[in-house]
Amino acid sequence: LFAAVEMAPRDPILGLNEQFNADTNPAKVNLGVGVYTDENGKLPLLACVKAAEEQLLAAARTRGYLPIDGFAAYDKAVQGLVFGADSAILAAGRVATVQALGGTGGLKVGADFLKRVNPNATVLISDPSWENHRALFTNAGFTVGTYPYYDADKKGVNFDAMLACLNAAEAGTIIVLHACCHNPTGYDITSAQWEQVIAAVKARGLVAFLDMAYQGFGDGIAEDGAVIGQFVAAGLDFFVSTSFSKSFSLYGERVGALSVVCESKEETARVLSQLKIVIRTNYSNPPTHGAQVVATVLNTPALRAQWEEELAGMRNRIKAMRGALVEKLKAAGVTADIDFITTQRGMFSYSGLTKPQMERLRGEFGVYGVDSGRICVAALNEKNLGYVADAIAKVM
Ligand code: PLP
Ligand code: TYF
Repeated sequence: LFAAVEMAPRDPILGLNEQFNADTNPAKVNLGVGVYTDENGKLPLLACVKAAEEQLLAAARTRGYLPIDGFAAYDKAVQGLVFGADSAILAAGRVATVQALGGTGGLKVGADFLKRVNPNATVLISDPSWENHRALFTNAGFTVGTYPYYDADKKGVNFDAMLACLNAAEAGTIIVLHACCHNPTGYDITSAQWEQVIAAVKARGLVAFLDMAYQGFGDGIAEDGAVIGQFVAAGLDFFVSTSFSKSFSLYGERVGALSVVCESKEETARVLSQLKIVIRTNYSNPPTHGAQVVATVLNTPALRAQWEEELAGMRNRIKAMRGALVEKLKAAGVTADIDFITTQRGMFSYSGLTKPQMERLRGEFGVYGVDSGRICVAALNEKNLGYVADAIAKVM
């Protein structure tokens, strides 16, 4: 049965972890996978999460099945976060939200649902994008292409080319957009540019699928979520996937969601019923723990305030590391323009380093980044910064 099964390629990012773990270099630094580590290089357990877990443990919850679409208090809290608690479309019952297995799960439930309602559509992802976007939509049965995004010369977004591509796309084309903190480049578009994207989506009859894996890592919860409000204001139907992996440091709990904005309450009920079929035929219903923790934090004012503070702490530390990296690189003798590192947002920096340079960083210095030149600045700290900057300066 398995004699002809071929060896599948490793995930280019998660595969790096295995290589990193096997590296015996004591100075090694993992800037590959997108994981936030604190000033001591440790994965944080947020105090708000610990407090919520203590409450949940004390309540000695039983573990029945959750509804197919997840824990209701969680879904509602997600809606408040994504659309704003006082959003008119929430009051009108126009959003179907389901709990999902991380942001990836939200994308997958959305992709499978789209394959039912829009089977012949092409999917366009940004060039470059999180590679799993391509794999996931391909596996859901779609042909996946790209729209221009990164401009290497400009060190930013080639917005004119992006917009021209959207304006030439066929009706029904599914456009996967990074709501904030673009992975891998770190370059986002401005709200005025979002308006132009929205106009193109509307004029061409495209289907927007916003991937929001980093809400709160750019400028703040509301600031990063503002783009959602722009889509709502335009009167569009669209998809939003949410991830709490990073913003709650709950990577392994697989907490995320999918929200689908519909035209009416009645349509929302029909869409929700189909999302539930996708879920039921995949994994029946989602797990309890992560969603209970997130719902407890979001629905308890004191814990929510604590979370926002902790999230701001992560966001500000990353920003500080960007500035410090630029300083250290300059101190290490780099004369090329590297100030773009501080204008990028979120966990990543597209450094502009080439594959051979990234390989040298790994082989000679034990500094692990992705071959594309992406480094996770959220894994920098005062202790590894100097070493990393010296290594980068040497390969430049
Ligand atoms: N989308 C993007 C752009 C990401 O960078 C990630 C990273 O993990 C995800 C989705 C998936 O999130 P999760 O780990 O919650 O599945
Ligand atoms: O881009 C990253 O590093 C994160 C983590 O298949 C990740 O989004 C990477 C690859 C993957 C799943 C998650």
